[in-house]
Amino acid sequence: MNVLSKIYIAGHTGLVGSAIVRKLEMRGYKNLIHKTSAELDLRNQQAVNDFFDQQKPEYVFLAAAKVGGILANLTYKSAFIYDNLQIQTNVIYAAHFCGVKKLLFLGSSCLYPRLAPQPIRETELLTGALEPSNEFYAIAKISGIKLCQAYKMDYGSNFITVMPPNVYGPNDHYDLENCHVLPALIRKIHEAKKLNSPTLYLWGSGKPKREFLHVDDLSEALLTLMLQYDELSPINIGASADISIRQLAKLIKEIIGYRGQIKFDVTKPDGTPRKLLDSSKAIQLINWKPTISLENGMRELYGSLEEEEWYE
Ligand code: GFB
Repeated sequence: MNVLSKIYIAGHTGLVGSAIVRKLEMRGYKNLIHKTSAELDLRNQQAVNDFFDQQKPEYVFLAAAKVGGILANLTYKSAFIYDNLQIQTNVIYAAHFCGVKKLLFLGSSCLYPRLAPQPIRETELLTGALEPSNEFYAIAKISGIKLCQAYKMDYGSNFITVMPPNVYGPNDHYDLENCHVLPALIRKIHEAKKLNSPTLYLWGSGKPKREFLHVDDLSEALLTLMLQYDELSPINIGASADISIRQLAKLIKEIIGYRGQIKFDVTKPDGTPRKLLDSSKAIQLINWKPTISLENGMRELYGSLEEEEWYE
């Protein structure tokens, strides 16, 4: 891949896709193509085939997916399995028949078994039962990984797969019913401060631990993997550190300057207790390491949210 290669970024308006576009543009890549979901519904196989036929991309970053936090995963099971199966199957198949030179597909740390030994190595995939709260999403995404591997094994297609942890940064969603925990906590704590609320309740026990990676660190790794990684196995790209939801809330409380008390509503689900990735393979193979600390990343993110409709 070079700066003149024709590169399709599927999901370019999302958290990860937009970070990939920023990174590629910063590095001088000039021939990027993307479509909004209104312009191209990736669940429509014929539309996707036609798009690949016309555009003939050489490289594909497949960052389009139906994603959401624990409640969204529990509420919209059919959409999480159907949309993701359709999107990834259509794009991976079209990439295969159009002879795309390389495709990168994104999985997630929640694809590993709920009780996998920590930190989780790539070899743990499909060794145990999944976390029930995101089983439908995980099964769809595991199928995507297997489809990439199948094309690689049958035809030698250079389709690689990557496992990130919980990712945060610009262009995230703040819809409290559907979003991930980090943006949810930023919004909830910001609003509690505005209202001078003496107490704020967050979901679950606060005990589960999560690994948060800034999306700009992830996109740096994804570009390097596109240039250097060709193996059949997925590769973990994580921050190599995790933090409890209670600690995360404390950190965000300090950043925002909220003085009330944070309590936990144990009637709400916790999800998996822990899903810390072992990223030693990435560190060894591509010499990648994250550069943005969680505190700095969140401070910068919080400072950039004035435009959000809930901020005022
Ligand atoms: O980001 P999140 O929703 O999903 O985080 P997962 C859930 C954890 O944060 C649970 C707690 O322990 C929740 O109880 N939590 C506390 C909250 N307050 C809130 C809140 O206001 N909103 C949310 N959302 N959580 C997701 C998967 O799992 O991880 C996705 O469901 C994806 O499919 C993503 O894989 C990376 O981290 O549990």
